Amino acid sequence: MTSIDFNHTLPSETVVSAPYLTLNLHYSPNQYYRHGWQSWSLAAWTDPRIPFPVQKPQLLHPMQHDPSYAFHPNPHGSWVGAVEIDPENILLLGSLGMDAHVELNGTHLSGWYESGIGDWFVGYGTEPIVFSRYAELLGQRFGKTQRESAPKVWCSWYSLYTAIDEQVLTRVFNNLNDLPFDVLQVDDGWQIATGDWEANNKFPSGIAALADKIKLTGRKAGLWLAPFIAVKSSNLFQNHSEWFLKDLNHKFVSAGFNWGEQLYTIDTTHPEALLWLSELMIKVRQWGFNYVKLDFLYGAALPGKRKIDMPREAAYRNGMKVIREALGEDVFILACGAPILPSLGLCDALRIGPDVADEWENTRDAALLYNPTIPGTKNAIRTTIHRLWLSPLVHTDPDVVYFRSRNCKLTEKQKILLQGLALVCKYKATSDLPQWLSSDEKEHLKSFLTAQPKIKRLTRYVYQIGNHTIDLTSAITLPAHPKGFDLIKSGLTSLLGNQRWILRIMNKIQKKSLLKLTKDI
Ligand code: 9PG
Repeated sequence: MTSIDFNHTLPSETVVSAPYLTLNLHYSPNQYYRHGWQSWSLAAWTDPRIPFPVQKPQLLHPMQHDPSYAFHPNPHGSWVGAVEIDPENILLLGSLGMDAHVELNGTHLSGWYESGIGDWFVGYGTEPIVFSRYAELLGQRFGKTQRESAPKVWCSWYSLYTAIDEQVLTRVFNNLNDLPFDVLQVDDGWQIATGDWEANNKFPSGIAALADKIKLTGRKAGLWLAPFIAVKSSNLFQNHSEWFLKDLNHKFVSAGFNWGEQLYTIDTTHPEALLWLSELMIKVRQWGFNYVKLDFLYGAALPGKRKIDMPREAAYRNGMKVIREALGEDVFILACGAPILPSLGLCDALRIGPDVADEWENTRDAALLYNPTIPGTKNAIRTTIHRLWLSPLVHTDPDVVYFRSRNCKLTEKQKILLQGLALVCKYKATSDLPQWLSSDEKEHLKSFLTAQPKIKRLTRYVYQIGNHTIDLTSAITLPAHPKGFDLIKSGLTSLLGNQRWILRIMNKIQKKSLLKLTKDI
């Protein structure tokens, strides 16, 4: 174990090689930068003296943060952690390798590598400078995207969800003609099943025909896939269960629960699974898609026993390299639900926060389940703003913004915050249906898509965007811990949220209510 006493005579940065490194602070800091494992996991400055409840329900842990550390007793983070030293300066401990974790234990900021030795960056100074140095070193080790800018994307998810079909999308795409989008991206709902990546019967002309239609309008065709995971009922899992990740007790590793089903993940060290993955990506490319949103990627980095023994995040990179090679450099890759550091250099854009939603915050999820990773605009802004330091390495996707008032509970002010954040990220996307926009809203969307304002960081949460400033502080607070009767409700909600049969029923109800959405499109 290597330990360093922190004092102001230390150089402002240093790189140390150690399996376990401790920085002794001599006092308990009151702000700790907690960095979650994957896109949806929480990243935020938090008060380490306030206990952080285990997020609920437990059944969803594998899809929301590093499940190995879900019950970690101390404030924890993946790869990087930092503390405020004084109002001006921070001390950052960040790994320059994979499989690394950081915790704050009283007066000790410590980091360790799960699979042995690795390098650490220790930086002291102002927050923007220290994080940008860390990013620079990460870029040297892992590489960065070669693309200058991110395309402007229309994505089907946050309006139609899984209720997409050939006719509805064709009508929407026609209506989008006068809007300057670069990519029209088909999200979840086109496939037979998660794992069975062929068009379902809602797309009778096939998915390649849709890509052609999009490309005829001069735009890039985008497609959503979750290539590392599969639902239990999929043909992929049923026919090739030997490709799927198991634990030390030979049981399949849970990759979470979604679409009313148990999720499993492929072992990206298995040669046959890798061949399948490569063929799948070649097929997507041949269909004509040149923008892919690859989702639920965390699966390949979950703990388990792999065919070829290697650290879990190295296995993930192995899978991502196969994907990149099969797609080629000219396909734009957006990584989503993706472990952050292991994705660097292997994707063009990275979702850096949880999903937005047509509401600011859901009381059940935020307060009762204490779950900052669940879809919600406040959750999305909070984590995204704390990961902007990644932007020199990868295009940072804050998720879509809303202009519509129809089917949207966000206030004008909340929509403006989200739009401002997208301008800061230089990643512009929406799912608004032109049919749902008033003429003012459509004009507003048009000017957002064409705007290229000068961006300046004023403080951690305040940005100048052209002639305006936005203050994102209202999205930063975490919900209060449930007390009294809410505590009982919280326990009950969590108990119900852990029941697969309840989640199945909820999924059916959601699907039914979605059908109404497309009636008048
Ligand atoms: C499609 C969606 C959209 C979205 C992605 C991802 O249960 N969960 O924790 C959970 C989190 C995110 C999520 C789905 C489930 O959304 O981020 O943009 O593509 O998948 O299914």
